[in-house]
This record gives sequence, C-alpha cells and structure tokens, in this order.
Amino acid sequence: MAQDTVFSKIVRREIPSDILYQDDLVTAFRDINPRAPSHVLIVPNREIPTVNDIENDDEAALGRMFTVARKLAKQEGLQDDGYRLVVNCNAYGGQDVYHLHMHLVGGRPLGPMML
Ligand code: IU
Repeated sequence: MAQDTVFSKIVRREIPSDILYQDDLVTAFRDINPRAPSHVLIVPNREIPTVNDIENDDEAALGRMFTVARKLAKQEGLQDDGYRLVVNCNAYGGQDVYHLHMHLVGGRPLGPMML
C-alpha cells in the first residue's frame, strides 16, 4: 500500500522535521504547531490510519510508542511535574492526520481533559 501521509514522509525523511528518536518501529518528532512547551508526536513507522485499523502484528510498535514516550518525557524534563499522552481517532476524536500518532504534551499545567 502506498505510504503518503505527511507523517510517512517525515518517517522516510523526505520532508524536514525535528526528529528526536527513530528506530525500526517508531519515529518521534516535534509537533509543528506546539500547544505546550513540549509537544512531541510519536508514530509507528507503518502507516496505520487510525486506532480502528490496528492489527495484532502492530502490538510491538504500539508498545514501543509508550516506552519511547517515557524516555522522551524524561529527556524533556517532564517526568516529575507530569505530562499527557493523547491519541485522537476520527472526526469526533479530533484527528487531523490519518497516520496514527501519540501526542506527548507537557511543560505547563494542562488542566482537565476536554470531555
Ligand atoms: P491530530 O491528533 O491528528 O489532530 O494531530 C495532528 C498533529 O499533527 C497536530 O498537532 C499538528 O500540529 C501536527 N502536524 C505536524 O506536526 N506536522 C505536520 O506537517 C502536520 C501536522 I500536516
């Protein structure tokens, strides 16, 4: 399947991005429109459009996203004050880019979830 979201292009380093981490399963880069002092996106290298499209074989990449989130939260100095991890799905979830991604957001009090 063709991989042509903007995030796939970032994963393949075809367009510039501030990549903080990359391995065989996931890539992490700074959000282009940060909503907090630290705002990093962690994506599986495979272009999974939404949470609805996750397959059993994706479990390793999805687990890696959390361990990378933990490492980057520490690297960004967020671990003691805390931070938020968010995954949006489809229109009502506020998803804009259809390549599954985890937001790592911190560096200021974030307040309650908008639910
Ligand atoms: P969402 O969960 O799909 O709504 O989040 C998409 C995020 O991707 C959003 O925070 C954008 O600022 C961010 N982003 C980016 O970092 N680089 C890009 O080229 C594009 C979107 I397009």
